[in-house]
Amino acid sequence: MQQLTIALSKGRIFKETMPLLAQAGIRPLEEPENSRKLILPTSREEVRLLIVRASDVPTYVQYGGADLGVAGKDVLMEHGGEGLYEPLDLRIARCKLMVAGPVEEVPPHGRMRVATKYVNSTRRHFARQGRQVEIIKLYGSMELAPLVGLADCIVDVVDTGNTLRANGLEPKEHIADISSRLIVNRASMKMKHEAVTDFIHCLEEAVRDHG
Ligand code: PRT
Ligand code: MG
Repeated sequence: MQQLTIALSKGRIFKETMPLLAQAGIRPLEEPENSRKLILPTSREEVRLLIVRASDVPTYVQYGGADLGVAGKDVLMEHGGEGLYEPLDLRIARCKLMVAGPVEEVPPHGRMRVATKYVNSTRRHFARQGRQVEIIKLYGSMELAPLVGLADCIVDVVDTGNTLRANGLEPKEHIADISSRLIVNRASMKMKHEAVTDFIHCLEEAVRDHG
């Protein structure tokens, strides 16, 4: 039987992907939160899960470290999608990529400073509007940057908006609706065609059933 390796991150993507995988008969034999293992065997002998950082999922799949993966559209937009198929919107871990800034503050007239981990998406967004911005790359806690004068605004994903509100920020511009996608290595799609397409069809059905 053809081996399938699926890369995904722990946290919200893992939690929301498990019910979909369960419908394909795939259950991890250990929980990533209770295990230090980075390769988790599953109830289907030929299927294993790789636990990697959310932003590393496309890289593992691109280079064939995994046949398949689950990644947020925010992460895929940043990665660029090279070497990947994106056959299915799993409709999980939904949020919005937004520009946010201090409540009731209008952006400065000069070159705006934008703090973000989404450097490519941010550059594209402001370029489309013909606006020159200075991008400051951060790896997390972007909400802090405007509070200490590091930046005028941020670009980050927003779900409830509670984190923005708690830090005196508000959404200013919508960039993209985000959900997690199934991604597939291009070579695996050819070499393991039957196993991969069976798996995609199982997940398609699971997504439909989960509404
Ligand atoms: O944590 P790590 O650095 O490893 O990576 P990560 O933070 O990208 O991973 P993770 O698991 O937090 O997010 C994985 C994916 O979930 C993201 O790539 C998004 O596609 C999706 N997602 C959905 C979110 C959120 N909702 C979300 N709310 N990712 C992050 N957040 C953050 C948000 O930036 C804010 O700081 O959660 C915080 C709370 O959000 P509010 O608006 O509900 O307060
Ligand atoms: Mg996180």
